[in-house]
Amino acid sequence: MEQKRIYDVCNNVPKGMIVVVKDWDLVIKKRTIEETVNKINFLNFDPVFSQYHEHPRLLHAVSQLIGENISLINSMVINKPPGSKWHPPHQNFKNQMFFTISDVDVVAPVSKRLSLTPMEPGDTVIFHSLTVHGSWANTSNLFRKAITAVYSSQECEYIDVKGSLQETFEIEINNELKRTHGSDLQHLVINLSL
Ligand SMILES: O=C(O)CCC(=O)C(=O)O
Repeated sequence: MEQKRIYDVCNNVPKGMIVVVKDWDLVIKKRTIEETVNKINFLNFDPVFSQYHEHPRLLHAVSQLIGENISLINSMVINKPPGSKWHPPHQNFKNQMFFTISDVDVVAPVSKRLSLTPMEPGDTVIFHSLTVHGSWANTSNLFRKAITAVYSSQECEYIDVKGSLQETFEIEINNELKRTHGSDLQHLVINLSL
């Protein structure tokens, strides 16, 4: 069902708050829509994708880690066509922003990395958003599609980051959300019930 929705969204059916992110190098090369769409972001309110990120089994697993009062911060499809490059190790911050590590071979040498592959189609991996993570290149001739969802506890509070290092990130994120959705992060978060 999610697969059909991915095709529909790529083909411009009404898509609500969803934002489609394309690889413009591939658009210019006139590749197929399935190859050019890189990310489908802000799935939070989508009735089809919600069946994934609100799935009772998934929420049950998440509740074991952060308690039963769960908020969905963001949900997104990542599409890696055959030949896609690796995504270097990074940490996620709220929403779609991530910050890469410049001296990655020192901080996260390959010998110290934990490989979660091979994951089978349909597998789920759960980790803290500050865990340094990335993905290898897609060297197969198949598409690699994944849905990600970022959850937090409803007990988490927004803190005032003015004057701290986080302030730049807050401004960056809220400017982007105002541009795409006319809203700030707090109004896009959904409180879920188990
Ligand atoms: O694009 C990828 O393969 C990985 C993306 C990722 O790790 C992320 O969005 O946090």
